[in-house]
Amino acid sequence: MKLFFTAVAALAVIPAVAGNTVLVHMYNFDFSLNPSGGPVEDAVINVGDTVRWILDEGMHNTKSVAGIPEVWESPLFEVPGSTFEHTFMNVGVWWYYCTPHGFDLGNQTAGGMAGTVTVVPEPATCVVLGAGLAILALARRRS
Ligand SMILES: [Cu+2]
Repeated sequence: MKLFFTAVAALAVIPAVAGNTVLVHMYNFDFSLNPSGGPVEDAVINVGDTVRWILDEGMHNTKSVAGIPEVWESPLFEVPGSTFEHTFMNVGVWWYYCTPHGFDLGNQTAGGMAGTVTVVPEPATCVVLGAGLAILALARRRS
């Protein structure tokens, strides 16, 4: 029984979701982790992290494709430095696009001015959760 409470305690200390923020630039008809002129790269984040899009130049926005669990749509930005945020709670590869310069392909991907956010499980949470469940299983077998 003592072990059972240990297991419950282990489950109780699961850390809150990470809550990091990744900056994605909007410029020159593309989305990129790099500021203007840098190579185009897509964001890879943990569950609970936030993507903050920032307009470097031009007139752009960010909108999720239809039919995915993550749903967002920013205003069309014209003022450099304008930002929009979305926090991701679902694991997967989520496509988005700029309404004037990209398009929803209708199959949960996008073309033209488009990008992806890849959301992976929070590693720390997985380890702690796994350890907690293992202890719980052990405790049940012994009681
Ligand atoms: Cu655009």
